[in-house]
Amino acid sequence: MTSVSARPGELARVAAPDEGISVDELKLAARNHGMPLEALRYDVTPPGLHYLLVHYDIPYVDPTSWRLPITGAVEHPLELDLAALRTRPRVTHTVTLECAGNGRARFLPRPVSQPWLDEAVGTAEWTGTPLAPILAEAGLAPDAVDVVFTGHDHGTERGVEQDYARSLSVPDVMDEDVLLVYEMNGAPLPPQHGAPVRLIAPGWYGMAHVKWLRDIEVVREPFTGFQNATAYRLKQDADDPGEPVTRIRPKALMVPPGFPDFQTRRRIVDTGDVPLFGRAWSGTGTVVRVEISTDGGTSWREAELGPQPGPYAWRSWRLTWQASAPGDYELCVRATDERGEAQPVDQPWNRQGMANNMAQRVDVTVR
Ligand SMILES: Nc1nc2c(c(=O)[nH]1)N[C@H]1C(S)=C(S)[C@@H](COP(=O)(O)O)O[C@H]1N2
Ligand SMILES: [Mo]
Repeated sequence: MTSVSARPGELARVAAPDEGISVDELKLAARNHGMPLEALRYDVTPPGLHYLLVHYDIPYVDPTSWRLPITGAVEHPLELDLAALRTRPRVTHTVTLECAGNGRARFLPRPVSQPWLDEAVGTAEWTGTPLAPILAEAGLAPDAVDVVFTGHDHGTERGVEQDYARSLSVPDVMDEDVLLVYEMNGAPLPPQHGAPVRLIAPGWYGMAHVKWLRDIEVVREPFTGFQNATAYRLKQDADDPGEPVTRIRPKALMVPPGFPDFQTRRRIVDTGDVPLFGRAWSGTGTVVRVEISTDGGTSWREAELGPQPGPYAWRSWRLTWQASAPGDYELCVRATDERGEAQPVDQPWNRQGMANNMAQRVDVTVR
């Protein structure tokens, strides 16, 4: 493990084939925690167990003096405060959020960044007010193209000093389910999840849900900020402009069965019936099939699906595994959504480690 930090401004890097996780990656991993997979048991992820991703620092924002200007290509610029948002129609959506970098550390070679394995996911009840009517009141100019959401957080990323900012296109932002959110699971948004107000764009990978909102600007040209044009792209090499990362690809995860070994997290179960269960989700439609393999992906059995709790929340699945013979096993799970998109077992690689929905693999010893 190298203890020398990369210089700020270094380009996105891919680890050498035998290069372990660096101290720089560990600094990110220690701040940005995943959801322990045993929390897949809950319909709504209990407070504190939801994954967390913060590019820079958690900004301190005073909710009493907080204001949200809506400016740019609008007829009537607006400024809202928290009381104004709270008097508007109140809507709650249960939404599964997943970081676009989830699974990054499973790519070979490994793109160097926040080294997620499988756990950058969580489901929360997000309460706020729909954004579309607010933008309609502001009066979008007929030639408006994108809406840019900027946070109060500031940093540098690959040499570019910036406030965290992401845009959505006008059609995407006018979706009635896009919310300005001030509560998570029935309580005011906690600091780490975007207090006092964040965006929730159901179905999209995490980067679109801008936290600590500072302003909203409507623009007439496609937004070319770092997080849209450079960071969240599916690229094959450094010069490739790549395709934008958008909606969450289908994925299933299981609660690792039995009990773990401390150092390796390998699972230990007894011979007999082993209940396997977990959750599955997709940002492009309902999951219609979940399959399990207990032989490393050679043969598959279909799991039983629980009810779909809403258009944007994960659904449960379960299957009983008859573990008759002692030995070492590799369990896999994969989901297919209503559009017929299935999780790959071997992941096609991309240079920034984005949108990896390769089937989960869990090492188990039956004793
Ligand atoms: N302002 C701001 N918003 C942000 C981020 C950020 O660093 N700054 N991170 C984004 C990313 S990459 C993800 S995955 C989600 C994580 O949301 P959570 O921490 O509430 O789970 O927030 C998004 N919104
Ligand atoms: Mo993310």
